[in-house]
Amino acid sequence: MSAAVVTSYVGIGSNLGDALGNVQRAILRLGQLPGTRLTAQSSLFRTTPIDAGGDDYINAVAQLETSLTAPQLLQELQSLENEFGRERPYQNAPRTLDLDILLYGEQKITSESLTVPHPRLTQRAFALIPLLQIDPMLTIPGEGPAHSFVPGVAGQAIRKI
Ligand code: PH2
Ligand code: MG
Ligand code: MG
Repeated sequence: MSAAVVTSYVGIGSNLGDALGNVQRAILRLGQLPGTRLTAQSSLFRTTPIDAGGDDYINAVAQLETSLTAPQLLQELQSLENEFGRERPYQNAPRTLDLDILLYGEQKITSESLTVPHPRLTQRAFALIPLLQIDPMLTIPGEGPAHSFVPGVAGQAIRKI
């Protein structure tokens, strides 16, 4: 029996070092994860930091088809962050690479290390807008149509590169 394949969306962010290059290289690396295919990617966006300091972010979203479980995917994403030299001196510090599981199939997951859908997804233009670019009809499990949250993030600065 083969493992179930799930469509997952990963949020990608960088605002330290070569942010644009980091995001571009991270997208390529996501497609090389074990049991995983990169099936779509959003445009890259320049965004103003929300609840954080430092330079503007480069943000994007990747759509993956993966046979990794959610905990396995989380572990792979953390390894990739480390590969890109991610340091965590304090909460929301500028970072070379941040990879967040936004959605994992239609699943709702609450564990000590992982909450899916990402708890702030509906409140952050830098995640919501690229996600909608990939799938305008997407539903966020337990929340409703993703597009219904756009008016709530309309004040956040986000520019397609
Ligand atoms: N990530 C955060 C906090 N704030 N702001 C922007 N614009 N983009 C991000 O990726 C981001 C943020 C925590 O992960
Ligand atoms: Mg994040
Ligand atoms: Mg993160």
